Amino acid sequence: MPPIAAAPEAIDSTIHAVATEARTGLTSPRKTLAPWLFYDEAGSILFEQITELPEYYLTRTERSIFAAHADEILREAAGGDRQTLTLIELGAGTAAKTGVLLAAAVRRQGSVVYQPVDVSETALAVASETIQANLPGVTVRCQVADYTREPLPLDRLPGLRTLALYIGSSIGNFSPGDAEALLRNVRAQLLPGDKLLLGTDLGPGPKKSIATLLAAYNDAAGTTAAFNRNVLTRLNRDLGCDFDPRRFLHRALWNPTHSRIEMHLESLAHQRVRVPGNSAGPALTLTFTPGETVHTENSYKFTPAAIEALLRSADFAITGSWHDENHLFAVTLANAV
Ligand code: AVI
Repeated sequence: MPPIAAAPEAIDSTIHAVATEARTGLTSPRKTLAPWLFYDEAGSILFEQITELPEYYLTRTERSIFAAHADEILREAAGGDRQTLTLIELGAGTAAKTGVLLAAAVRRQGSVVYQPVDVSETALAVASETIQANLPGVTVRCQVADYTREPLPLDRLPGLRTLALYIGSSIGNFSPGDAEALLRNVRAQLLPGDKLLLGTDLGPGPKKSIATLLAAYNDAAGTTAAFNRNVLTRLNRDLGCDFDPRRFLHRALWNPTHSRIEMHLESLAHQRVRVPGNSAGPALTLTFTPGETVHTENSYKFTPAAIEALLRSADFAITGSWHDENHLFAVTLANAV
């Protein structure tokens, strides 16, 4: 979500980043758009709606794991040695899922300092207000930052152990290489003994069909389709392009080779789209053939072995893991080694 009142230079730099991304992605032989482009104001609202869809099991399953195991997770994170924890959350958004963990931290240690990090000042303002109204033992210290590009702005409190939260399967939207780099960046800001709690969506299994996965990204109400197409509306608004989003079909596919759901926008016709010139480059005319797609998102689905390998590659060792009874989703606690 964009900041409530971004300074003009912040708006310019966002538009420049949008233009650079769109030009690079849409002129490559296989057209792509990076998933961060989804999250303008309308896209952020659509994403919140997705998390409440009956087909989108991820959010409510992770929440149910927290509800069932929050005390155990916090006890493990404190190492059973009564260490006092401070919680930092990457991409916290409105922190809707974090309340259960914060309540468990307050039960355990009486009070807790919570540092949510997000690019959206608006979302952090909501997080701060909601938590302070509902959880009196929590001190909230918001940090507006893009943790994917900058070093993690960790405000280390002397004598406290840090529990870093990266939940909601956000790690699944990064390529394996980028996911490793991101976790290495997190690890670099932690001390040995600090912890990471990672939420990951799981791949198909005996109780989880590919149909379940596909439905989560192709819901009956069309909310995910609207979320996907909204990226074209954003390019029209931010860059002055002339996409007709109705001439692109939302597609979600399962890629078994890479264990990921892919989202695409498929051109319904032969069409041309104009990208006006700006600070990122001269005017362009893009051509789309019928059936050609713009690849807009990957959402990687993990096996327990893949979670372990990813964490190990960033110098974390698993100390606990929890999942729902249908093995839809996993929450993994890892120690910074
Ligand atoms: C934010 N992220 C974890 C979501 C996901 O499931 O990959 C984004 C999303 N894309 C379509 N629906 C939800």
